[in-house]
Amino acid sequence: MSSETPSTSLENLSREDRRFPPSEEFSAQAVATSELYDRAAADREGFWAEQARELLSWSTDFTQTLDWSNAPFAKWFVGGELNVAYNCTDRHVEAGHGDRVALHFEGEPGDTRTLTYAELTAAVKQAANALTDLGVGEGDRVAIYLPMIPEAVISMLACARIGAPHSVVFGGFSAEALHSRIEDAQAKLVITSDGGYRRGKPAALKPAVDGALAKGSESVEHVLVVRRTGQDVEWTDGRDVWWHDVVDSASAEHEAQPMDAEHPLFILYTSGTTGKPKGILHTSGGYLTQATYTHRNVFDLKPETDVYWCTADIGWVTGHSYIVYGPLSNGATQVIYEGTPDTPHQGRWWEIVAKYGVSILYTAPTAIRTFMKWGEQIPAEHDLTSLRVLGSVGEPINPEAWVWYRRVIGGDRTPVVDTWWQTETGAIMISPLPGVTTAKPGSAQVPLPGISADVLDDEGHPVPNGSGGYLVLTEPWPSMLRGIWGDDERYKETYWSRFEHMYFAGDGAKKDDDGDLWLLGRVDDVMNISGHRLSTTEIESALVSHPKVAEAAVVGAADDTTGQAVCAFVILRGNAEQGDDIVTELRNHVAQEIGPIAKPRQIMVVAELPKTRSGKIMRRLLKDVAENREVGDVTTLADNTVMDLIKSGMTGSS
Ligand code: 6R9
Repeated sequence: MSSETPSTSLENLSREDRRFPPSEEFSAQAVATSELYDRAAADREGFWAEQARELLSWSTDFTQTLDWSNAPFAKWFVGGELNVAYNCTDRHVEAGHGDRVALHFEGEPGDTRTLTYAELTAAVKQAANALTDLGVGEGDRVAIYLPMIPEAVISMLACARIGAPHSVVFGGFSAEALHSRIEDAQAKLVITSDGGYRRGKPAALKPAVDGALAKGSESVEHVLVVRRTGQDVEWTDGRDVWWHDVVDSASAEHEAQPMDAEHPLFILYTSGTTGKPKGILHTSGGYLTQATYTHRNVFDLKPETDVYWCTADIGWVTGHSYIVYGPLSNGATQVIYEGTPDTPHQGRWWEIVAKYGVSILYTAPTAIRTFMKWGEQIPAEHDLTSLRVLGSVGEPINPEAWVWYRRVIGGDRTPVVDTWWQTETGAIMISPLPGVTTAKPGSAQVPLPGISADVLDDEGHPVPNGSGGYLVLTEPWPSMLRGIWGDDERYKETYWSRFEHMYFAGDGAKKDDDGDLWLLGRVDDVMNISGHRLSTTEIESALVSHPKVAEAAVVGAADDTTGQAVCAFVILRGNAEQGDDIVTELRNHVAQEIGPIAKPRQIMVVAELPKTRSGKIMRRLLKDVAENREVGDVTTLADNTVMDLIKSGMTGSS
């Protein structure tokens, strides 16, 4: 094996020639075999119909697999009815698995809770009754702003049970960001907690909800508050209710009503290329089919024996599909952890793996690179022999991180699956199958059985092997987004207008000589910071909303740990002072407007920004500066002395 030095460039990727075939022992016991590819290739729609019927319990069978007559608006499993929460809870109890652990919860301070499927089912029924009593009915939207505690999972399932689409907002988002999401979805109820534990301390959440609602939200009738940390909270009588007052006393009897296969299940906001986040809409039958199918086959899940842990937060799509819906629909036993990886020490994750005997671990490259930095002696202090499958998601994983992950965490034994997908795709689309595919470090490799993808050039022609271009999905898939909440035009424009009849993912990709896919990052103005999507425009708008800022340009610059980091260039208003204070002030301002994850790593105060004659900011040149590179071609600049000015006059990097 070659030495482990960082290598992320395209040339380095093409030279990556390490191969990891599955062991015979693994293949022999694997859930997914190569037959899946053959079955899907022979009859794609028939294959999905089979998956839907085999993996889920339907109250009414569907009559048509796919209705694509109103493309790009899809309907899957037409005429079918099911209840998503029933599929994730009751049916496992009815099948005799009520005593199986559904959730091992590990709080950051070390407190724990275990919920069996019987207990989880009862808790979801109680919460469903409480939500109904609070006036939430089928079709009403519920915003969820919670830490990683069991009530987060229970709340999502309770919403699904009564057909009220949830909109989970990541706890790291600010009051301002929460407000715009509540408003856009016109939520009737907000579920939150007093706070959660983060880095050894209680971190408040309720004040952000109070702040969001103080900005005016006519639709919200109640705020349901879980007591987690016991910290003091402001209380609005008549509006605010404690979870323990209304859920704990609610009846544990609740019959799940069947919903149409296309009933909206959730809205999840994600950054696009403009300032306004998009509410990605997912529905019931197709979404649950693909979440269940992928979780089972990609992770080789054996629900009776595996202990699965996905380290995402429920505020992101990975938490939706691979903590809540996929694993619970499959009847898996899983770990959920509230806190940060280094609290109280840098071995916390490995301690958790050993404690619960975690066998499948699903995490992000940014976490892996952080562990590489902390050193392999830390995981080495813990017994990780229970692990048998490792997964990666959220951003391209560089080959060195992939190999480190397999060697240090997986004991040079476990398959590693690099899974490509998006909030919009709802579930995994491109990934090796652990018992079938010979893995190539750094490549997501092949579309899953039932999925069709390609790489196109600027003119929309498929590129030959060995070349790069734009990733597209060439056929509709069950868990595809059904639209952008309240904005059909934007849905068509964003995803279906770049290439005819194909879904444009916004990612660059390359086909290698074998035709395997290598994902190369975003091709639009979306940045990927630690696997989280942020738009350059959104942060620029936040900066410009500060009274001292005249103009701002934001770029994502390569960063060894977080993949990309936010770098901002700002022009101050004439009378504003420069210096370090302004940088701190602006960083905090962005945190307040969007959330701490959006805080620029660097803010550079400049006198000018590079612009084309038509006034477009040339972010490419700013990226060169942010990444300490020789500045590229400046011939299209309106004023080509600007770059010299920027480089000589930069102040205030942090
Ligand atoms: C699931 C999730 C989606 C964007 C996507 C791409 C990047 C995700 C990846 C990956 C390379 C992988 N991405 N997985 N890039 N390899 N295995 O992360 O959803 O937050 O919507 O982000 O993340 O750029 O377009 P989301």
